[in-house]
Amino acid sequence: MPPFLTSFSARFRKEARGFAAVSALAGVLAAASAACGSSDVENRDYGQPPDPSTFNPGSGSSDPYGYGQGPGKVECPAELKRCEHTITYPAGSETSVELRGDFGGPGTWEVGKPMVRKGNVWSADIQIPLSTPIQYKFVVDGEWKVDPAQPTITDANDNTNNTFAGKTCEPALCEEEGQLPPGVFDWRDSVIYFVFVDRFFNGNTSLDAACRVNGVSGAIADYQGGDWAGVTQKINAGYFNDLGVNTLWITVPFDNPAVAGRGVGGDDKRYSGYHGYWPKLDTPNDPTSLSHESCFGSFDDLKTLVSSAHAKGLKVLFDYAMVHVHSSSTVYQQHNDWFWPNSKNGSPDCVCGGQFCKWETDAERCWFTDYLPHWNYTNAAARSWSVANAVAWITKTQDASGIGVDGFRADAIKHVDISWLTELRAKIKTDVTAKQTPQQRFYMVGETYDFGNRDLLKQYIDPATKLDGQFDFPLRRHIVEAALMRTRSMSDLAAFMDSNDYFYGANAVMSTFVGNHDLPRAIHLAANNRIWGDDQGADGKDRAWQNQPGAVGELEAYERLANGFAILFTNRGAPLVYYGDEIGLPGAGDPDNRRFMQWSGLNSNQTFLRDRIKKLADIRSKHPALRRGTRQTLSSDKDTWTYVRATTGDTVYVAINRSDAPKPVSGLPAGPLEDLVSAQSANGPTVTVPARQTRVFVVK
Ligand SMILES: [Ca+2]
Ligand SMILES: [Ca+2]
Repeated sequence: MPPFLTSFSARFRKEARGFAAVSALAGVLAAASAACGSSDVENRDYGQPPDPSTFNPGSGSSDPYGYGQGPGKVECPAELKRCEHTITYPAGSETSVELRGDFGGPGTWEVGKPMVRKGNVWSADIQIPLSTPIQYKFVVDGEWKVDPAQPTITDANDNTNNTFAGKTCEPALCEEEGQLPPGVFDWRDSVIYFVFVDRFFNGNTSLDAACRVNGVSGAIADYQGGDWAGVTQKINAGYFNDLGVNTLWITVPFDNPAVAGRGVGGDDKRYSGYHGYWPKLDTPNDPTSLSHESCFGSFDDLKTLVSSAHAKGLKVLFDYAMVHVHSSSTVYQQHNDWFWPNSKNGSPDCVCGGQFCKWETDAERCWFTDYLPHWNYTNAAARSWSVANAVAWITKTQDASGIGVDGFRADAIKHVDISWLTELRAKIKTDVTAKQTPQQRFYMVGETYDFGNRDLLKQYIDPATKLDGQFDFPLRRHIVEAALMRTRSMSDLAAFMDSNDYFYGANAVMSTFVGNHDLPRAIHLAANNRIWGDDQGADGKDRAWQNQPGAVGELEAYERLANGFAILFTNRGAPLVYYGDEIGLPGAGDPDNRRFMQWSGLNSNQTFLRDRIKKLADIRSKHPALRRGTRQTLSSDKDTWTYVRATTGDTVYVAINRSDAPKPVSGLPAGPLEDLVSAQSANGPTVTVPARQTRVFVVK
């Protein structure tokens, strides 16, 4: 590497990691985001499309994020600020000294930092949290020692440690490398794949015939035969490892009744419970007695899925539906008082979006439809039953090593009283994680279906007491508008991201996505000629039951969707792949967006997209900067966005071109670069990115 590159890199790292001041831009964005909200958004996870006349996912056109604001600066959150600090130990006849302590989190009590002998002292340079006291101790030739010449303190376990009162520095470093103890999974490393069990793979055809439901409006609304044995087969065949994902979100495992139910709002189609969102909970006297969906297999099949996933290094999230039960539930029938009545102020109707109850103002009590009683968790007995049930799904799926399901996707979280969530988090700590060695983080990611109101999403996030994160619907909207639909500029996306990186807190792990089971398939939004309008959430429903779209023919659409995935895979959060999106599976609104997975006959467009996702996942897995680093926008314009991600020892540059023509991007380091996507070389600081491509550079 030529010397000028070294100096650029050093200077850049200082700028990238020394976020000392909040930029004026960030302040503007924070104010703008507070003003921007679309609370008139219903949740749609009940298996049917919403009523288009009342449904409003946000138009996506009202945000005042400006064009051409230039490279953004992202403020370093206080809890990530670090100062350089040196600790010494008097040298004697010993041959090794290791520094341990809480300076890097709990992990550095277990694996510390080797000290280097410099004359008459052993020395270690570390980074410590800004203005925070630390405790530390020395392992001297294998024995724990304190330095009596330095201040000491007695901890809660009566151990004597050295202590340091804390340090300030200006500008502070910004560090995301917080160290977990060995063997503890860092959820910032998670890449999630959403397995829609009924629509994924049929591993046990003997269950199928008995699971067909009479009276549904068509096969797409009925059980189609996918099951837990099928998921396990794909786990064992290495499908997920090969794709590069490491976490599976599987649909709700609760038993659902074998009945047909009318859709919501104006939808008169009849659906089955293939999606799992109609819990039939039928053990009112014993919340730890679990009733699973027999159409997906036996409870042992579910346990085998979990243990097989763990054996392959995969985490498992259950979709957890706790807003309502189906009216056939014996829990409901025996405990009416545990549920809000379908009535309000004397009127006999409190269905959401109806005459008397509104999605917005009655979110925590209105019924999604007249056969889905809404839990009332302000009732302590109801809450206690539900929380005990949730904990039992974790403990009863434990594998031989004592680890059960690794997390929950909390369905429609804005519709439950917050006490349910805080009580569940506390109970998981005492009843699950406290019994593990080492203790794992139980990941809870929430669904708040809102494309605009980030403050609403944030209310439920606090890794200590609530969710670890939520699905980032507002980010999804911006990625789709800029990279797929191309209705807004990449500069808009860059500005949004500059305001979004730490919006939910430095310790939040949001799940970032472009597709899910409530939205028309993303490939259509990336097509040369879009078949529906600009409304990401609602458009496409008109073709859910007739005139369903076929596969998108042109490679360009797959390239644009790959760009969308490239944004997910090179940014903070846990990227989500909705099953089938890795091959550009077509589909209009719900339920057409839940077609059975295609396992054979892939064309070259589909294999291109799948291979690109594999490549991006591989690059992400090899570069901690992409999973944990800080980010700074280097340049952006209508069609391009360039940014850098950096963490200790790893710096990666990302350049995205959404245009149908090659475009130059600027702001990269001068000199030779290597693109990890194409394995080709380039020369900074200005590089031409081919049409509809992403380049992920490291300095050569
Ligand atoms: Ca089956
Ligand atoms: Ca059932």
